[in-house]
Amino acid sequence: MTKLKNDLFIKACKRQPVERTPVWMMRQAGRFLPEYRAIREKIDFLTLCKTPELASEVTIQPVDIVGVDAAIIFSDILVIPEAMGMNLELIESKGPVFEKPIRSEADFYELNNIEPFTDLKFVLDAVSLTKKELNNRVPLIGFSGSPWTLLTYMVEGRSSKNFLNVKSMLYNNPKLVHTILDKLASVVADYLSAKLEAGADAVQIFDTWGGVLSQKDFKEFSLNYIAKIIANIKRDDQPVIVFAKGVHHSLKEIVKAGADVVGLDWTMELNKARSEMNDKAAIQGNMDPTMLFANNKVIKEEVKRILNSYGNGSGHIFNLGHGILPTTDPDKVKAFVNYVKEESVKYHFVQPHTIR
Ligand code: 1CP
Repeated sequence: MTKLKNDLFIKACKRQPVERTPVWMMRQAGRFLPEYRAIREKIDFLTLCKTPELASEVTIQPVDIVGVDAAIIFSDILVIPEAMGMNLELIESKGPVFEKPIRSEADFYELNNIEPFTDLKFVLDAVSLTKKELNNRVPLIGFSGSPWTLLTYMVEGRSSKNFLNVKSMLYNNPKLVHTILDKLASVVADYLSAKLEAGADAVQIFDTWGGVLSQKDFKEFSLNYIAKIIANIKRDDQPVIVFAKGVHHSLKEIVKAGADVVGLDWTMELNKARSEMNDKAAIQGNMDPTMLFANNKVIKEEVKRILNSYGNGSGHIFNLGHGILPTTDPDKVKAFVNYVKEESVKYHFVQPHTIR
């Protein structure tokens, strides 16, 4: 593999010394940039996901425009159920909607078996094209939803407030839920392995809805399958990031599941998380995305507070505590990224001449 020109993100994932803290934002590809919306005016969401040239363009936009230290491939977690045969539509006012959600064993057995290099080839083509276009300027992150988070959309059919359908299935028919989650874990492991083979430098597993489960159920129905995925990903030494929202109770268990990096939402203090995890994994996070609606002085103070909370040394990747919100002002984002770059230097002890 050719060497990355900016490898701060990868080094921080591995807790190796860096000259400053790297920064990127979840959901940075798409959403907040007018340059993305200009493309979306002409093309629907799924077609954009399935057109590698455009997906690649959208992936690189935040690298060029706001100067983040990593790119995340433009796609969506829901391309997996879509490839398994579930008809997906993106409705402006509702978000993603599956026409026929999974509500029974029979519905599940109607799903197709998939193979990433054939059924999700468009994502892998987007990854290899983006690697080429990036020309090693910054690393490229591949991602997937966790089995549990994918299941919530597959059973609910859309975003949900109380997860009534999927939780009813979990409480009434845990065996079926385990069967589906196990299948999804195999699919996700193959998919993430394929993304690494196509050139991704790291992968992130999004467990957006892990926090709607009790601590016990999180372990049984979400984390166990994340652990299975991590154990089955074919990789050299590319880092695996696990972002599970609302699961303060299980940080050590996430490390035990094999995460190299644990993503944190904004409701937890980095110093507490760091000492709990005993420096056994890197930490990614965790500014409240809504903080980007404050004035620049407030944003800068919050950046300083978070850097100070993590403290000295490598192992911190600055990020938001969840995805950037669509109405965020790009100028605020640029200011935020620069504050992290400037303010983090004093927490690191690598001589400036080693900066490439
Ligand atoms: O253009 C548009 O209006 C479509 C909106 C959109 C976009 C830009 C959707 C539909 N997905 C995406 C891209 C996307 N989704 C990325 C791109 C790479 C990046 O910039 O990070 C990623 C990583 C995702 C992941 C994703 N999709 C998650 C996990 C992360 C998270 O934010 O929690 C989830 C839960 C989804 C489902 C989904 N897809 C789209 C929407 C609006 C949603 C959320 C639905 C909900 O609120 O429940």
